[in-house]
Amino acid sequence: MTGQSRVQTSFIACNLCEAICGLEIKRVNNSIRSIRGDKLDPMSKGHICAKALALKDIYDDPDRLRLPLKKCAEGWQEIPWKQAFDEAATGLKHIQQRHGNDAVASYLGNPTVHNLEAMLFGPVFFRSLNTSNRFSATSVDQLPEQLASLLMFGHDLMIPLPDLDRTDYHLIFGANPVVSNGSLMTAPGVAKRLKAIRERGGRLVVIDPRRTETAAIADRHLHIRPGSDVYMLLAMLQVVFNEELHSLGRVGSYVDGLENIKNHVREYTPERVAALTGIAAGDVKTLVREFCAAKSASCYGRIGVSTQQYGTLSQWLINVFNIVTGNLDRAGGTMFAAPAVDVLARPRKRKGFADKFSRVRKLPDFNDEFPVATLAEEITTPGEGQIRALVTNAGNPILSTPNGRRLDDAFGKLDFMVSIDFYLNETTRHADIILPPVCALERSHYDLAFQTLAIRNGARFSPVLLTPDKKHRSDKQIFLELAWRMQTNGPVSRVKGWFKKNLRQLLGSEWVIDRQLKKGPYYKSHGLNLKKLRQNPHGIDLGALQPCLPGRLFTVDKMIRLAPGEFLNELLQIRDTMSEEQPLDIDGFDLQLIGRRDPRTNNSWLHNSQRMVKGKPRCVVFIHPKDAVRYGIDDGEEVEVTSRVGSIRIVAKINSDMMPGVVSIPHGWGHQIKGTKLRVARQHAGVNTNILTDDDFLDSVSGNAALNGVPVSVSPVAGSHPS
Ligand SMILES: Nc1nc2c(c(=O)[nH]1)N[C@H]1C(S)=C(S)[C@@H](COP(=O)(O)OP(=O)(O)OC[C@H]3O[C@@H](n4cnc5c(=O)[nH]c(N)nc54)[C@H](O)[C@@H]3O)O[C@H]1N2
Ligand SMILES: Nc1nc2c(c(=O)[nH]1)N[C@H]1C(S)=C(S)[C@@H](COP(=O)(O)OP(=O)(O)OC[C@H]3O[C@@H](n4cnc5c(=O)[nH]c(N)nc54)[C@H](O)[C@@H]3O)O[C@H]1N2
Ligand code: SF4
Ligand SMILES: [Mo]
Repeated sequence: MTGQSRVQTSFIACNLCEAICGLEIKRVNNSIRSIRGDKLDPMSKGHICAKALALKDIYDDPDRLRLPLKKCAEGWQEIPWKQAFDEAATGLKHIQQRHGNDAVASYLGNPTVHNLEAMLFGPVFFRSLNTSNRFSATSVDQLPEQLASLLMFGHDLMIPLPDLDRTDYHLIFGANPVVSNGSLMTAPGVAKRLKAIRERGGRLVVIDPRRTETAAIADRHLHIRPGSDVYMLLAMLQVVFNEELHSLGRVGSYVDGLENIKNHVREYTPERVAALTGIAAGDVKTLVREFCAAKSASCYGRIGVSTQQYGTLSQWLINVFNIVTGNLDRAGGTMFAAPAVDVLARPRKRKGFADKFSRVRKLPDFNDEFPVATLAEEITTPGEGQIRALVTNAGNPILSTPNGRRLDDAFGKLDFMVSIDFYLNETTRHADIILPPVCALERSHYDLAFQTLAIRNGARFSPVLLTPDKKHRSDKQIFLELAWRMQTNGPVSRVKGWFKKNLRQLLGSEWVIDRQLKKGPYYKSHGLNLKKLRQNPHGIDLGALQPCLPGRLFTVDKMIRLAPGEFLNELLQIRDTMSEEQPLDIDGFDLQLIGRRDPRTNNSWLHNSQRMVKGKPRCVVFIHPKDAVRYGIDDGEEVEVTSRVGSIRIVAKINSDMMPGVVSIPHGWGHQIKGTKLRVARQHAGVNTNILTDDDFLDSVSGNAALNGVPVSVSPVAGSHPS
């Protein structure tokens, strides 16, 4: 073999999901030969999922954009970078000069947090827009968890993590980690970790309207009516206090509001809520007794409880349940990470919640962002502050946010749009200019977000695997060029800005990470800096999570707030309406729609990789046999699913894992739109379930989208019976 064609082996972390598994990648020059799990990664120990291979497919994908595109009368045209930066900035400035800063909005999609340069340099550009119309995937995702943490522990990123490797009892609400690989808990190889709980004599219980892949490996699964978790949690707390099982453990001396909670839950007996949740009173009592009798126990909830009508109340009560059973901040309970780069150390400037309200629907902001469910009406409702231009980064809100069709129409009405993305898809097709950054294998990475959410402390640096072509641009270059051009001040500050841009360019993300590591908790103890991480390409284990309260609390008086007023008020509201809650039949919509994730796709993308989408179609609606009989639906038949805001046609699969009355459709599909450059994805299009989800159906406290529990009806499409 010549030196030129030698096989080289490199180690990086996969950035596609929160598990951040270590990868061993073999390549010859720029051609990737294999992607395997890195057995020496102390966290993932060789685990990977099928999606890791998509990293190669994205890199090789001829449909992936490498140069900027401009929308012209004749169609899309590749243009030079300088022209693209100039026209993008001029277009945005022009709108702001005529209509004010708020006329330009931004949407940051999920992959933004999986991209170090976007995390570090994106804010430089987005701050330069100086607009209050900021949106992101947070409000179709983890907003409730963050809000609960903010009001209870004083910081939105103080998210309690289940100590999976030591817990004796794990209770899951509305999450399917066996497929999702875990979220708001970085726990690579999570299926193994869950099985290990049972192997060491512990128990795993899942509460979900569908008997999921995770429920299949659990001791127990309970079906719950979508959106009713709040009642279940109230009843669980009622049992804890009624049977005097509470014990605050080591956090007892710095918990505020216990009596308040006791009083508020008193009336929610398991018997009283059983009809609402579908869970028998006896099951609730057994569950609570087992949880309290376990040596240690952890209760965890995710997308199914966050993206629903009572998302914030549910996440709050999950925290309360862990606290009053003595399981917060102790081994085997729920704990906090101590990351090597401490993103919580930055002082918070604002209150963080409801500092301002959106123009049209008066929804509260969270961390300076409004709920994305209000984006469409902010574009289409005339008046001062109306959105006329948009910048998207790494997101496809038309497929990912509620009432996708309305948003699609609204995007069509924008005067100007810029998308930073390497695919021409359903959302970016509305852009006037698309600026594609290099892909994950062409940039270095350190996980700022997910090391903060890891169930074991650790650190890992991923160097650049494949040197990008000189003609291409990184996220850093794109954001800094745009930010500098957005400056409107006089010549002196423009020169200063130019120097700043070039200095940031030169120092880059690696310098920032090195500096932050040196400020972090492991510099003195472990000598942890970037050099050390480079010398340890598989990553460094920094040990199990440690108790850290009350020192780590961010509340002014260093107390945990068990009963924040914002949440109690809402609880009073639902108490008043509870007796009216009926088993569902709202205007003929007598079924409830929930979501489902697919092992080989990632939200709205990876569908352009043949090996991710091949095989039997997975974008189908699951329906319980009883409901199928009720509506005269055969397995494999096309049906029409209708909600208040839209309707779609989709193939039905009869599935007894569903709770009767509940149907499930995965999100992120629906790539049928012409004019997008997604050749593979369009052949395996599927349908967009967010045509059904309702932009008026929100989490009552936070404004997070209620993507689960949506009232729908299902009917057979005449003549589509399978042969
Ligand atoms: N019905 C329903 N809807 C849901 C959900 C649900 O459970 N049910 N889940 C919600 C959740 S949790 C989330 S997080 C959202 C996600 O929804 P979005 O925020 O829309 O995120 P993605 O679909 O992951 O975004 C994919 C886009 O990012 C681009 N991209 C990937 N990497 C990069 C990069 O490094 N830089 C740039 N510039 N672009 C990149 C891809 O090309 C693609 O266009 O969907 C939400 N929508
Ligand atoms: N393969 C793959 N992995 C992914 C993603 C992906 O798209 N594909 N997306 C990533 C992202 S962005 C995220 S945020 C995570 C999410 O990670 P998870 O939260 O684990 O994701 P889901 O599989 O959507 O699990 C949600 C569960 O909630 C249930 N559910 C729905 N409504 C209710 C309800 O009202 N109450 C209860 N108790 N349960 C309910 C659903 O049936 C489902 O099983 O996954 C990440 N990992
Ligand atoms: S589980 Fe997530 S991080 Fe691990 S290989 Fe799969 S996509 Fe990548
Ligand atoms: Mo997400």
